[in-house]
Amino acid sequence: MDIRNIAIIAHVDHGKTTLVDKILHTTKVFRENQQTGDLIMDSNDLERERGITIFSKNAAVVYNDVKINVIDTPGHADFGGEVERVLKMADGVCLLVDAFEGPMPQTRFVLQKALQLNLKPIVIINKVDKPNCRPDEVHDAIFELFFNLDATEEQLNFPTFYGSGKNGWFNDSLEQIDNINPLLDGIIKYVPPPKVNDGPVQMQITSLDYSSFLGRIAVGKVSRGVLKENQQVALMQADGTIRKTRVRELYVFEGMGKKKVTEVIAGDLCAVVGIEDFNIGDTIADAENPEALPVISVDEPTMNMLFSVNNSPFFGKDGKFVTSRHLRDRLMKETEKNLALRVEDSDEGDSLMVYGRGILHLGILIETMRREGYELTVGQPQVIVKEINGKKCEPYETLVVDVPQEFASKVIDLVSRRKGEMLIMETKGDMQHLEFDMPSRGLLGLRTQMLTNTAGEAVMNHRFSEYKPWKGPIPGRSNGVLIAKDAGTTTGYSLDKLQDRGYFFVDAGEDVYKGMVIGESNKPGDIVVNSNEGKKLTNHRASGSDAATNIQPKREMTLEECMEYIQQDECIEVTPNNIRMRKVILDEDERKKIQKRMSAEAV
Ligand SMILES: Nc1nc2c(ncn2[C@@H]2O[C@H](COP(=O)(O)OP(=O)(O)OP(=O)(O)O)[C@@H](O)[C@H]2O)c(=O)[nH]1
Ligand SMILES: [Mg+2]
Repeated sequence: MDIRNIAIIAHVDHGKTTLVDKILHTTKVFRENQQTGDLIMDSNDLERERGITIFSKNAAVVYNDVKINVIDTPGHADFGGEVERVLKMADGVCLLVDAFEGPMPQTRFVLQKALQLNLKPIVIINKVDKPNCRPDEVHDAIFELFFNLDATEEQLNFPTFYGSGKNGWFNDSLEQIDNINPLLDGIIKYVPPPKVNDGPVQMQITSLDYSSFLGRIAVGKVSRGVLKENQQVALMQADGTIRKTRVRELYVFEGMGKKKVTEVIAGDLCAVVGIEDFNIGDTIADAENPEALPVISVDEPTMNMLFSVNNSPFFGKDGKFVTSRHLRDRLMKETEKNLALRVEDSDEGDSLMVYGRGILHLGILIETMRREGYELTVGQPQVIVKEINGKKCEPYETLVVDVPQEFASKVIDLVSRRKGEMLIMETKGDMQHLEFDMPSRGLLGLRTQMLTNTAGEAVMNHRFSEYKPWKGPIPGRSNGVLIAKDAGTTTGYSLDKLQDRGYFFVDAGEDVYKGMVIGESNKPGDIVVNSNEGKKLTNHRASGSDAATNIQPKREMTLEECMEYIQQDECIEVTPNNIRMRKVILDEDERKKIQKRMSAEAV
């Protein structure tokens, strides 16, 4: 059967998974009356909840007697390395671009990778149903992007489709139709069939699947020969070792699942069970004449965080797994399938240093663990500093901000204070489009401040660019926090009295402990406050009268917001039911002593 291998790539939220939905429906992957819902490929719980793709996934459909392997990829910058890897399985890409937003930082990154691999690009200008969208301008911007990325003459001649994944149509013009067939025809016409060479079998492992039942499953494209069930093969690793092993089971992709087969012919994508201790980039080759494919690198982590057991006074209240042993085992297990993650024992007992690709990458791991019943404490995320040619270097990112004109100067001011340098300033309709180059450190906690300073209007995106020399100190959080003085239960009476000091992360009636961060102060400098006072002896001191007082509701902070919020002397207590911010040292006097000592040492 004729085959096409395509990856769907785009900036976050530009509509990749929605397009895959439409492809699955058009090619009748489901029974007539089967209930499927939206974003079918986002099958993981967290993906469904957040409406984002975290892991890339394979599907396969048949259209006009051609098998199309479709790879849905994540759009968030933290998972860019994963996209880069799975592109190795594709022969062409569908580059989706939002008809309103136009190309964004991640569009540039994924397109660059696709062009470097010489994959055939098909451009899809999506979401043309949006009011005020500007498909023609966006088309020009995409052409310019191809040009700036040194696309070849042939690549510059990319076919373009327009449409709306949500409304279920794509056409080669802006004329609205009621299906996506022109796009599917285009995929078959423009994407070349896989290039296959003659010779003994070769398959590079580019991705992995995990099943609690079968363990780690190697996924990749057979690029030469035929891979057979029960075949003796050689596993060729990056360090040059060659190990004899056997293919226990073999699967190809079918619909949203996999189909067990006895052989896979070059050109098709497959999943192999039975290969032990493989790494991404290893080649499965002929046992007699093993030849390796060039190794592929897995991206280096850019951020680290200290994970420790929960040592707050509320330890063990709602978690199932709370010991350092639990924590360590769980994290080590994670490294088997989470490729960009690294875990090291730290000098302090009970703690491990966890290295990842960014706030979202680490945040998702923590969120997954708390749902499984783990309790833990995590420290402030730190960017990973490297020495390059004898110079201290840190990661830099490209930051893109789109904001209404009147807020542009505020944004520039805010970013400059955090050591960002403006590269581009353009007017797009009544919006200002700003691009900056800045240290990743400066981005931590920027989002909340950016939204506050622009009345929630700024749209910001960033992605890692490169390591460059250390940019010097960057101011942290500007305001101090309100810290609970004693353990107890907060009262409306106390919170009401404290309202002019700042705002709260807790409501009345919540349990707090000494040293817990319960709010943000209006001013710089931390304040220890008494949040648990009862109204003095009247008969009405119960919660009823508390609730009657006029208190602002607490500010809900997500885990990722907390991660960006805390400073070096703070940490986050994560349990299945709660996320609390706290001082690392809970006792006020103790904190002061240490502060004194540190400032003395700094002199
Ligand atoms: N108006 C409009 N919205 C769309 C269209 N296609 C997708 N969306 C919406 O855009 C949002 C993101 O869609 P997804 O398909 O999840 O985007 P994605 O590119 O897979 O996102 P990530 O996987 O997180 O990078 C969803 O709310 C969709 O309903 C479209 O054609 N028009
Ligand atoms: Mg998606």
